[in-house]
Amino acid sequence: MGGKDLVVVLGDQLSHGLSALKASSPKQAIVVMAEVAEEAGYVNHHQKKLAFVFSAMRHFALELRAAGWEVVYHRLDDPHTAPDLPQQVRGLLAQDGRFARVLMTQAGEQRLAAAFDAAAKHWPVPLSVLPDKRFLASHADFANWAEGRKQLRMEYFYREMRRKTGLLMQGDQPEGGQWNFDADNRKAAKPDLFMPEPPRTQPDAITQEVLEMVAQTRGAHFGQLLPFWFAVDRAGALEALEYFASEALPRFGDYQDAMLRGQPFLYHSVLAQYINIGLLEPLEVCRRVERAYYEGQAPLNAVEGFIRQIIGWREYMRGIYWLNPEGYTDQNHLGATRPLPDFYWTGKTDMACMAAAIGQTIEHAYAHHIQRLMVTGNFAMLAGLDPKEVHEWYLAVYADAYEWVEAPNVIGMSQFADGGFLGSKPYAASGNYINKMSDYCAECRYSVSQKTGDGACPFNALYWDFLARNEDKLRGNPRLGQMYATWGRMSVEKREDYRASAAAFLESL
Ligand code: FAD
Ligand code: DLZ
Ligand code: SF4
Repeated sequence: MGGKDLVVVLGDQLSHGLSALKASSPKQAIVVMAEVAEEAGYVNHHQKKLAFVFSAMRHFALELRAAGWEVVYHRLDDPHTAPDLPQQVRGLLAQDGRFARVLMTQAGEQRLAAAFDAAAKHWPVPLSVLPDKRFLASHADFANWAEGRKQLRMEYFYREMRRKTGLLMQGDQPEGGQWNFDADNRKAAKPDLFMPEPPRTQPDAITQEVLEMVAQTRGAHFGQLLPFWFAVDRAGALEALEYFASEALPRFGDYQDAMLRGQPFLYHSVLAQYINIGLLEPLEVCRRVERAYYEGQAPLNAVEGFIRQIIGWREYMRGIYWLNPEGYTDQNHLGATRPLPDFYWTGKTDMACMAAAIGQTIEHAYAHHIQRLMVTGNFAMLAGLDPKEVHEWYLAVYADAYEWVEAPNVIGMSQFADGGFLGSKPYAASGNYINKMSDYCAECRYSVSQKTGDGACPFNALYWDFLARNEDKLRGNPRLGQMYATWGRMSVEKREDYRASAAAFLESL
């Protein structure tokens, strides 16, 4: 075939080993990258996320050029840039008749993958969409694994991935004789622990320029743009990985579920944004962490727990998303319709746990898993917030948020809006759980030990109200049997008190 390849590289495909780049060569191809209004605006992206993506794109384009590729790069503030990516490609094809085909690695989000498929029908040359090899399980692998299973459970999928990668395996047996060491991983943190902080990268001239552009053109978006400290290239992301492996990983397992005031990161890696955008490969991250175990730098419960998050949860979430190519985010099993309260955007609430999780989200575009699941997510489900609005919030506010990973976590794991397709029970908890795992309650206007009434922790009454409200859908769930039995044993007055207290709180939202 004569003619050149037009290779499209998306903003979360910043990997030199990308399948679309591998399928061509600098001699054969022109690469196109574009900062476009559609991608910048399909949700109210955090300003830090925008700056991170654009700066990383610009750095990656320079690296590609240094490696010999010709790159056509369109900036957001260039009036000639098309409003969306397929139109940008169409414009190039119209301008330059040398292209014989367009090559791209499949977009992570179905929205964009579908937009390319639809647009390509009108292009003069064919579009070849290649699988994203940065994941361990292809769509077909996951569909084969899921086929015929009555229930999908991450734990079994994870074991397959351990066998496939050989990570923490001794022959066909798991290292340490167990697949999962979570029983060792639920310690509450104490404020006097030494806390590592992820390394802070000083913005270079490219990042400075992007920061100015975002401030000028997207300054009304959610979140604080400055200080900006994310790494924006592979070298910086590798430094962050090294820092995590040596400083935080040893305690990652023990304190994975803990939450502390003024400690947004604890022992978490803060690597998801780098992995999701392509600056780090998931398998290289796992191999580095595995090495820390074999070199005696980190215990098995930490290393196994971390590797499970990546080759287990991360891959599982993507598999679930692509197993449901239509309407995954429209699901609303519990029929929740309450609008998202404004404090999700401002952080202004008297609930200290919510103010902390949202406040650090505004500042850093980051909250760790338990804050997302058991604070903001738990509250949203208990209060009956519309899962679509909740989904759009999560997709906007985190630097690591892409729909393929965010939607299953939100719609499935956190809101139970998929009716249990992804997980076996709703992650619902009263204030007691938050109090056990954090130091938030000590400083809260509400009293966690008070069950009902004005000064009571809202999570307490909302918890029982949630179970009562959704009894028809949830009572049959074996994992909730005990809670419904407790509810059934309460006096009518007590139950009414809980429900009235929840109603008064919800009314005040
Ligand atoms: P660590 O705690 O250090 O974990 C290590 C790595 O494991 C992460 O970097 C990530 O790559 C992976 N990981 C951990 N948990 C999950 C999970 N449940 N699903 C997928 N990967 C996981 N993760 C995203 O990458 N993008 C999202 O948009 C996103 N939205 C979420 C929304 C909700 C409601 C919940 C409950 C979880 C969400 N997660 C999401 C998963 C998880 O919270 C983040 O991956 C994690 O907090 C990122 O911080 P970290 O890099 O410090 O992770
Ligand atoms: C997240 C994002 C943003 C904010 N902007 C762009 C962009 O201007 N150009 C681009 O190619 N990609 C961007 N991205 C990443 C895409 O949204 C991402 O590729 C899709 O969501 C598919 O996962
Ligand atoms: Fe959150 Fe309730 Fe504790 Fe306040 S008392 S921090 S609202 S769990």
